[in-house]
Amino acid sequence: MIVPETADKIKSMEIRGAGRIARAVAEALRDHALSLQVSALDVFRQEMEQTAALLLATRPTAVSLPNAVHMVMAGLNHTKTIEEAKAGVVRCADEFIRSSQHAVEQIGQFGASHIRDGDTILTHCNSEVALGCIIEAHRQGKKIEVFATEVRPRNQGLITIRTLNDAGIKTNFIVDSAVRSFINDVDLVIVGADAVTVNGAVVNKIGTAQVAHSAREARVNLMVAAETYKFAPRTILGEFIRIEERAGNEVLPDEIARTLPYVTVRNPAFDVTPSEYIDLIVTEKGAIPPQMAYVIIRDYLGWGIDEFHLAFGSAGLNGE
Ligand code: RUB
Repeated sequence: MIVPETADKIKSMEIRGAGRIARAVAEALRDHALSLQVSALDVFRQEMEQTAALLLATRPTAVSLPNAVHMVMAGLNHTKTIEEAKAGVVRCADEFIRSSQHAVEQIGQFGASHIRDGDTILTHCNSEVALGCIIEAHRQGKKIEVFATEVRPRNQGLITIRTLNDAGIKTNFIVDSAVRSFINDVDLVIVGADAVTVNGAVVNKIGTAQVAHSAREARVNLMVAAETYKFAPRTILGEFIRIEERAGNEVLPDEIARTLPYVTVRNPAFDVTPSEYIDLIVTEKGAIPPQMAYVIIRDYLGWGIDEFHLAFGSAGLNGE
C-alpha cells in the first residue's frame, strides 16, 4: 500500500485497532522500500527514516505503531548495499506481519481457556484479540453470552456486534453508561490494549477505565488481551503514553457547536486503567499478572533497564 494512503487511512480511522495499525505500517514500509529508486544507501536510509516518521505521526497512543516501525527498520542494520537494505526491510516487515497474525491466534487460544462454559462476558470497543478469545471459546462449544458497549463517539461497538453476530454469539448491545447497570450480570470483562506500561497499566479506548472501575467494585475479573508488541519499552524510564485527543466534531456536530460559543468539546480517544484493576494480561507468550509487564518488555522486546542506559546514558530519556 502507498505510504500517504496508509497514513491517511490510519488518521481517519479507516484502518484502526492497534494490531491492524501495526501490520498496515509494516506493509507500507515494506512496499515503500521495494518501490524506492535511489542510487546511494545513505539516501535510501534517509528516505526510509522520513517515511517512518510520517507513519509514526499518524496516531500517538498505540505503541504497536512505534514498536512495528522499530522492528521493520531494524532490517536496515548492518547493511552495506541498497539491495541488502531492501531485503532487510522486506524480511523484517514480513516477519512482523507473520508473528502478529500468529500472536492473535495464540492469544485467542490462551484467552479462551480463561472463559468458562456459561460465562457472560463484557467487552468494550473493538479489539481483534479480545474478540479472538471470545470467538475461540464459542468455537470450543462453551455456552457464552456477551455484553458489548456502543463506544461513543466513533461507535466501534457496531463493528464488535456485527462480528459477534456473524459468529453466532448471543450479544447484548448497551450504551457505554449502562455498564454499571449490567455489571452484576457479567462474569468476566475482556478488553484489548493500545499500550501496556512497565507498571502494568493498560491504555485502551476511552471508557475502559470506567468499565474496569465498575468491574472492580462488583468483584468481576478483568482480562486484557495484548500482543507483546503492545508493551511500551520507553515507560521503563518513566515516559508517559501520550493520549490522543481527537476533533470535537466527532462528539458534537459543527453546526451545533457553532451555536455554543462557551462550550468546548473534549474528546480524548483513550484512557489509562491502573494495574490494580487488571487481573490478567494474556499475551502470545502466555498469561501474566500486570505486575510482570517489565519481563515482557525485557525478554521479548529486548529493552531491559541496561539497554536503556546504554542507549540514552544513565540520565535516561530525560537526558536525551
Ligand atoms: C481501538 C482500541 C482497541 C485496541 C486494541 O481504538 O482501543 O481496544 O486498539 O485493538 P481505535 P486490537 O478504534 O481508536 O483505534 O486488539 O484490535 O489491536
